[in-house]
Amino acid sequence: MIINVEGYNFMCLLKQPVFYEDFLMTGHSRFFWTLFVLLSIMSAVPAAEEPFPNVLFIMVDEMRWDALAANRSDNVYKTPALDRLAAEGTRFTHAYTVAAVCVSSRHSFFTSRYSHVHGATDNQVPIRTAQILLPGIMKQLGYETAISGKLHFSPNDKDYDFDYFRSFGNEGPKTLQTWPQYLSQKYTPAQRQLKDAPFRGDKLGGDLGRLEYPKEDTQSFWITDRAVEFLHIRDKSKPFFLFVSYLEPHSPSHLAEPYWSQFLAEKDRVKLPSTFVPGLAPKPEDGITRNGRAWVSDPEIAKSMTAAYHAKVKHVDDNIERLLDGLKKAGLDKNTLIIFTADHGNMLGDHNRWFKGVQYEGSIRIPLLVKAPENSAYAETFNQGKTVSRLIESIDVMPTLLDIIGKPLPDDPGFQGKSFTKLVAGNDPGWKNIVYSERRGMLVRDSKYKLIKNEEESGGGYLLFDLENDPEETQNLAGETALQSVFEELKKKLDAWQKEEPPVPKYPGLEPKFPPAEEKRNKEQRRDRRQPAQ
Ligand SMILES: [Ca+2]
Repeated sequence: MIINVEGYNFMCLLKQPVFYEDFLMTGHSRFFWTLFVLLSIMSAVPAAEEPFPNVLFIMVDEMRWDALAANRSDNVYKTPALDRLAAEGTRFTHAYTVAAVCVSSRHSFFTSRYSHVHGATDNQVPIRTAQILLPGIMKQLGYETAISGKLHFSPNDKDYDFDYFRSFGNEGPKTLQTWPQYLSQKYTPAQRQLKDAPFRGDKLGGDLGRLEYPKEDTQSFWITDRAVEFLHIRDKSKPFFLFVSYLEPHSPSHLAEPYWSQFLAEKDRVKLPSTFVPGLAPKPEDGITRNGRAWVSDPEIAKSMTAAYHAKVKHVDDNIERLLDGLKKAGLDKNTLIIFTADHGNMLGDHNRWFKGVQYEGSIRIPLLVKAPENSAYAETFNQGKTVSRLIESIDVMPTLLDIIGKPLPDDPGFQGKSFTKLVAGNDPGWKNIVYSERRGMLVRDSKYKLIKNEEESGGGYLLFDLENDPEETQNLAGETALQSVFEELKKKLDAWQKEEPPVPKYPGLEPKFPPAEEKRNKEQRRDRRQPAQ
């Protein structure tokens, strides 16, 4: 008979199993010897529990949903690593960022709150007050927290509860080498200069060109190497939460080989969107001010920038392959939840626009892939290559992540997202049929219609699109009498949503952290907010 006491399995700890008979059938000395051994083991070895899953959260910057090959109807641009992840996990075809600009979106991912609620409503606007942030929760749960890449929180010198902070630029405590430091140690300024730039001096295309140094020294490669390095040097007594966050495919459009050659091969074959009008100038209500980088009307530049964008997507896809290989080689692939998404999209010439910050699909619709830990109960539902087309908001990612690791968020209206684990299991008939997003203007979208309220500074007004029959958003139906009730109903929802501002939620044992400096917030809110998002 094998002795088991409160989950301590002595079979795996002793060369010889300890039998119950030992206690009864032998003399006192043997009894006390056995007791001594058992007590020593009990004090030194923790109870055998279900393994606590690790979390690998991969974010890219400015990747629209259909830049992921699995989400495209044609076969022009390839993303094999991400497609494989989609085949091994679950792919969400209608995921939306609740705010199509970096700072706002990232705070929403990490607070599960809309941007008018956490307060960082634009890139230049810090959060309104201290918040409960995902890395803080993970730390509270006993995780070692790590970032390699881009965070883009403000102020940018805090660690935001990341134990290990590898910055792609100038963020965090900078106690570890950053990518710019690495690069400047290795190359002279002349070696780092852009070569073969075809549109030098152009507002949008000016940053496109070839990198002289090899792909092994690019930012995405470095971010991947530092993330994989962390997997080996981490505190192995804890599970990890690793946020790997790439700047690509965001500009600058600097391409190392072989991606520069991919760009050269593709640029003249690019098919521009049907809503792109060559030579079209922006109207005042388009809200394009200042340097106008968010507008493109030269077909040659639009084609080249699109080809460069997809070459950058391929570069980041290749690095995600290296990252997932690294996870596997470290023996961590079975017990790790993997999430892949983007903070927002890029218009890529739709309606003559570039970058994001507007309410069209190219700007707000994002790729989203989730693969549950293979050894978890969720593997059965999440890891079957399923496609989910129901509407998802970026604020739903955090509750889902915590649900999958077995630590669901407290039921508090301050956490505005909802876990989609039951939806994926086909067991959530009440799942939302609506998404919201905002950045100056705002929108509400249901399964068929989208209502956009333009920002007041660009003339205000509404746009109503029938996405089922007009996916390219070309016919504004806001004045149509036949759709008056649809318009009114969506407008009512939009108004009510804007009024909803639940206080910072409570989380056991955790205080809201990282309040903005009041002086900074006041100063930054006074800035001209009409500058396009770039
Ligand atoms: Ca961004």
